[in-house]
Amino acid sequence: MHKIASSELIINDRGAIYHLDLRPEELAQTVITVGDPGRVAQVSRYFDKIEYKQQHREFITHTGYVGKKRISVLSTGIGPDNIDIVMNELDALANIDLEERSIKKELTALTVIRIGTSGSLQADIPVDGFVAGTHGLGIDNLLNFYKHSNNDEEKTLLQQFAAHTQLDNNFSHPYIAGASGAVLKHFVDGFHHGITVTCPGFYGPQGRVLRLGLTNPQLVDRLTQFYYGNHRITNFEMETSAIYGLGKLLGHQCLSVNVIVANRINKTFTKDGKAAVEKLIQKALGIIEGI
Ligand code: R1P
Ligand code: URA
Repeated sequence: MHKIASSELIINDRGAIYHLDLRPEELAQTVITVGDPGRVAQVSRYFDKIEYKQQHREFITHTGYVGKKRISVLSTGIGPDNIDIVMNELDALANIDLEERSIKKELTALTVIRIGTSGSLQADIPVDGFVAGTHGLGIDNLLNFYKHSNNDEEKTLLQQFAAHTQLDNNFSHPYIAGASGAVLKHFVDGFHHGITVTCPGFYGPQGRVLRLGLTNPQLVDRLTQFYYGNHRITNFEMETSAIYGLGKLLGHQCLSVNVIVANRINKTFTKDGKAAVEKLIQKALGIIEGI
């Protein structure tokens, strides 16, 4: 039996995994991720019962029940680098025996649903609208550190995307992974569907200019105009592709739903971001309870 070394799989003196500070029994099989640590309590206030509350750095977790459904809600903080930590540690909690330091014989598939905020790249997807990402398309480089593969259609899409957006050569190779169809099918009414692009930053990597010039100033227009068959890019943010990519490699069922807070085409911003997020939380929890 292969034992994973203490430098690779770090367990604290509570018997909990390093960054998330969670023990296996403190995690539910259905996990809601949110970027903002303040959003954890905004979700868990709808729980009928809370069993555990843990916090370490920006990673806050509340585990409890909505009706009979056991759910953990966990903040990831901002960005794909944090998602590397979150997805690997969630998977370790589910699929590695932390005492034996070995991979379990029977693996568990978690359901991971991100409830986030996002920027719209289409004029017809307004602020306060909801988007469920059919695919996560990463320009953030994370998945390139892991062995991964794509089918022929995905490869063609990525080639055309890199050529169209000119996100090649000086940039990393874009990567793509799909949402879980089994989860996505529940998020249809009231949701726009399309490709969610994940960026390694909020300003330059999303085409925002404050004081610095950009190497790809037409990026937003190029993302908006990209089509591959029926697929178009609906929105961008900073976590989805990393969740989909790692989730797929690890065998978990993932979906990312986002409320639009900024429309980059109409140049509008939501008038009440908190209320917009609240509506998405209520809608998503109603669906998740029934899955
Ligand atoms: C940027 O403002 C943050 O908001 C979005 C982006 O993905 C990034 O994390 O998501 P959250 O609202 O979930 O943090
Ligand atoms: N989150 C992002 O990453 N970008 C936006 O424009 C809005 C929210």
